[in-house]
Amino acid sequence: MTTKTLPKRAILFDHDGSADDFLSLVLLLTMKEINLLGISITPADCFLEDAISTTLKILSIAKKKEIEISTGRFHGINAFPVEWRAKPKILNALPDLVTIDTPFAVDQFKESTEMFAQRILTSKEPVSILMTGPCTNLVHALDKTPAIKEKIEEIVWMGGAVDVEGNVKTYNHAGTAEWNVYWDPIASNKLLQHKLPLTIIPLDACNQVPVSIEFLKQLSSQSEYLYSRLAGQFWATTIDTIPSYEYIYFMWDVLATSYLDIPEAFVTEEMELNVHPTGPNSGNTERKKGTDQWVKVAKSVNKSYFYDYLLKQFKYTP
Ligand code: AGV
Ligand code: CA
Repeated sequence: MTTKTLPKRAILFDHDGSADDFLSLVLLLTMKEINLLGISITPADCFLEDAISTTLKILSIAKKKEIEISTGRFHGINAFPVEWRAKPKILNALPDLVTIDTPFAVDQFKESTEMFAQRILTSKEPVSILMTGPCTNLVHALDKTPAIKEKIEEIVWMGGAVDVEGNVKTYNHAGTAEWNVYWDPIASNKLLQHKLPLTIIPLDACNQVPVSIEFLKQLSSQSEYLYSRLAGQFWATTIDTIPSYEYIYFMWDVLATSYLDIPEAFVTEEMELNVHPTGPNSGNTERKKGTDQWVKVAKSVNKSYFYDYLLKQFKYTP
């Protein structure tokens, strides 16, 4: 008798190079049921070159250098503060990464919307998309190649602030938006109009999981594992979060990534949402009846279940 194994879930990952974006990549690479088809880097909460380096170094450690990387060439309307964008430079200098040589030329990588279209159209299985930065590449890919729409199984996006305050604190803004949505509010607005199967992990849930010294101590107690050590080092760089806008760094992207593996840890609600495209509330993800733009929204998470899961996964040895 032959046993047939189910195909792994095909995933495209679009990240924007902050510390938790990279830990999301590490976490993805520990998941048994996932086939990572490609990685897109959006130059939003990072400088592209730094983020390419870190991504290559992580793939090298994971022995997954064959995974394709593409680069986003679009820039959002509302740029991230440069202090945040420069912060991940430290990551490439950390002891476990600094000696990993990964030379590259920026123009060797495909442009992200092209990679999205190609990977989705040639995939035998439907593809799910995990985004831990803005959604600009996906929205432009949908514009250019509408045929990909039918093959998208689910989109999981760290983005939004529905029933809680946003984390954008800047001029001409009411503080109602989350940064990934606000970077390109026009694209974010369009994404919802596509009415695709979309799950968002907004600040409503992320606010429950700050990077805490308690958790870093737990990680440190298992630092014989490379991924635990990396996670501890990466998160340690976030403890001095630049106070011009907010004081706490949360596990935003890592929480969204974990949804792929432990959806049972989340309380979700289906709701009709709209994204404000312009004005002082631009990027606000607001409840709006009658839009028919149904989104699955993570409202809360079982925090200890999530932390235990992370501690287990970061024992993975590549
Ligand atoms: O709004 C959360 C998103 C996540 O994708 N990012 C960081 C995460 O990668 C923007 C952000 C909000 N506050 C920040 C951010 C901070 N204090 N430092 C860096 N980025
Ligand atoms: Ca991010």
